[in-house]
Amino acid sequence: MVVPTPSPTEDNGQRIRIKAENFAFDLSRITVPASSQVIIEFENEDSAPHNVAFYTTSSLTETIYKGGIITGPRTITYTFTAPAVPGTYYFRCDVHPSMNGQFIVT
Ligand SMILES: [Cu+2]
Repeated sequence: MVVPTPSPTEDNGQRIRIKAENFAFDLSRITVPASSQVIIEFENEDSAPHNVAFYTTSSLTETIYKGGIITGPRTITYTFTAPAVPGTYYFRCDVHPSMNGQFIVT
């Protein structure tokens, strides 16, 4: 008997679209399940450099994932694994720390 196993495709991932425009993100909160594969489609509409970087706290205690900086208009896809421990973490643009939000792992 063949037992179907779930294939670890992108379909099982958490696909999030986030945009930077006029030096602001269009999301203030990104929520994903613990340990899930996170796929961030980051769209930078500004002709300025931005990224999305994920940290455990706003003091940048520990880096969860640091997305590459791109100058827009351009889109980039980041892929990483969400923390195993649920909680409220932090994301920001490293170039412009005033662009930030909550990274919530459930
Ligand atoms: Cu920025």
